[in-house]
Amino acid sequence: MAKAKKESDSAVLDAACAPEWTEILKQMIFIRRFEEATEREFRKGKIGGYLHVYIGQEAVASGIVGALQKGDAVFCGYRDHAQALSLGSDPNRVMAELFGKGTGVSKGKGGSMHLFDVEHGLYGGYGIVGGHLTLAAGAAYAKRYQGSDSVVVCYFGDGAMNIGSFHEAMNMAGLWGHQGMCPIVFVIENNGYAMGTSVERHSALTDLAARVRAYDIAGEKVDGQDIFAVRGVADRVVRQVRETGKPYCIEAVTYRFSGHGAADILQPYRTKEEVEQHRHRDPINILRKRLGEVCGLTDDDVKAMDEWAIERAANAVKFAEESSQPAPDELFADVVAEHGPRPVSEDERE
Ligand SMILES: Cc1ncc(C[n+]2csc(CCOP(=O)(O)OP(=O)(O)O)c2C)c(N)n1
Repeated sequence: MAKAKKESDSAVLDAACAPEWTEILKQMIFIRRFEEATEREFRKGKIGGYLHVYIGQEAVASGIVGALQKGDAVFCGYRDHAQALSLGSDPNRVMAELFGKGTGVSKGKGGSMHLFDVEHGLYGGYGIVGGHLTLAAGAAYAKRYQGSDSVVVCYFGDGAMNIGSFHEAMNMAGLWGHQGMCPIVFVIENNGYAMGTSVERHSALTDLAARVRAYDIAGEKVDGQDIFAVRGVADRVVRQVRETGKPYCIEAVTYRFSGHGAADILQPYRTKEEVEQHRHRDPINILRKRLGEVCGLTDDDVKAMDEWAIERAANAVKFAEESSQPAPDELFADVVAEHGPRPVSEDERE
């Protein structure tokens, strides 16, 4: 397996003491506290259906999002709370969605796996493994076709690479990329497992970025626990994809500290020691330590951030609890598009 590139682009490190990075740390701590709160609420029976948290993987979403600009679009799988929060979705409305309430970002009809917030660039939240890859590639093509310079980011897990739509999406993206018509960054969130099946057991080739190269899409690995490395790669790659309209793939090597979903308590497919080993590379501690060493961030500073995060997550739970169920007449709203296909002009017909 090719080694993850330890890329801390010097420009990123030079700017490490910019206030932006303390904000990013605060955001990552908040995502962690938010996810812990969702796990607690799930166990109390307040959140129904499925729940997949992002604990341990925070540096990936938080590192990529910093490279995006307004108008860019993000597609992801069902492990989507952090994607929404890092894009700036209102945490109260994200939590309300998990509770199935009408104030939720998908009006309570999507739940944990189907968060949508187009205003903030989130085009879903999809529960079907790999199903969103073709949608994301099509959206990237559409953006370029409409003359926009926006970029699409599509996150997916290592397990999604064994699904047919992965291959369809990569092939079309590779082909459209030849014409500079597919500005998409595919981000493999390689957390080592697809449910209880390790990458070594589910993928004949474990160098996942190399599998994407088979479709003439360039790619590279990055240490997904080091946000400076992720951001360094993301800044460069997003700029390049925006300029060229050619797809690119980033394999972020990361690890999930919680079970696959909230119901995965025993985790018989891995040992406690393995999880402990990975906890030494907690992405929040890596950033916190770096800001302490380089910029003088103190334990008190971090404590204050943590208290703020805990309170904000608790407020989100309170908001969700106090919100109403969706109104019955909402049942059929937003289910089928109201407008038909775009009429094709005479010129286009020729
Ligand atoms: C088409 C399809 N097949 C099977 C499932 C059941 N399933 C849910 S999550 C999952 C594993 C996916 O793993 P990965 O893509 O690595 O993402 P991760 O959960 O690690 O983030 C499977 C097989 C599904 N949701 N959709």
